[in-house]
Amino acid sequence: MGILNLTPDSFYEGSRLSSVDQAVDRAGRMIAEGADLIDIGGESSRPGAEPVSVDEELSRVIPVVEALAAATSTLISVDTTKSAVARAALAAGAHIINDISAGRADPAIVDVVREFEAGMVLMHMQGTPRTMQDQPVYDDVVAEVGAFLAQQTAAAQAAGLDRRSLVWDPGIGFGKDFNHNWTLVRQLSKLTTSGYPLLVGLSRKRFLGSLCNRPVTDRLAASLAAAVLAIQSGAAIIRVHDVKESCDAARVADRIRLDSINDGD
Ligand code: PT1
Repeated sequence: MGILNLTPDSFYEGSRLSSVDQAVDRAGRMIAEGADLIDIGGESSRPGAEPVSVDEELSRVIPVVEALAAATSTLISVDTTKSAVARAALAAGAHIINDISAGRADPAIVDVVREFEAGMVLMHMQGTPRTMQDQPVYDDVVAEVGAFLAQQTAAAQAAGLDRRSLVWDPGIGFGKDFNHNWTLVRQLSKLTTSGYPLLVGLSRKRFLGSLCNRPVTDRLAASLAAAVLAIQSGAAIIRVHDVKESCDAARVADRIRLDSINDGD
């Protein structure tokens, strides 16, 4: 999953885009480099980010979804927590709603996803982006993330979503401290037992920078290492800024994982 940021305040400056043409060009390059999915976002969710209005988010996201859907058959997801944005995005040709609140911010979003028979990513977050890093607390971060995702999955299914339309995401960096993030990455395979495909967003995040003592511009190697180990633990989708490098890393991880499944070791 390649990241297409339409936010002037995204955490990695190298991924910020300012016009529809520039965004469609960037998406085209990511698809040529191997992305199976493009994730379009008009509201930053990095730690400390401020919310944006529905109108602002619509004006950032919808023209790009329209142009991209006309130009490619590659799957398009839209990173939003707002049902009005989800509705306009699916009407404009998007296939998946990536909701970092897992349906809590605007519960009507689940009805919109059902109406369009779209896919939905359910992500775990403690708090909201503005305040989530203030003082995250867990007894057992992996168990609590799993229980939350199971609860939101039950709610989505009660609202009529097909189980096959759902993807789980532990929400790395969303209301988690350094140790919480590393524990989740280490124990990711505990979440794959749910049977839902796992999406993981690690790319250039702060916990990698803290470990390696690198600024956001210099976290590619750490991001690739983490992606490979997440795939080895069963992650199905990796959300990344650097598609070419991540695809090579994923091919290596996939090859070893599939060989070992086929050979029974
Ligand atoms: C993610 C994700 C996302 N991450 C999904 N959507 C972001 N499904 C946006 C940091 O600690 O992981 N999964 N949409 C980006 N958010 C963050 C969070 C960026 C934390 C940076 C950090 O550096």
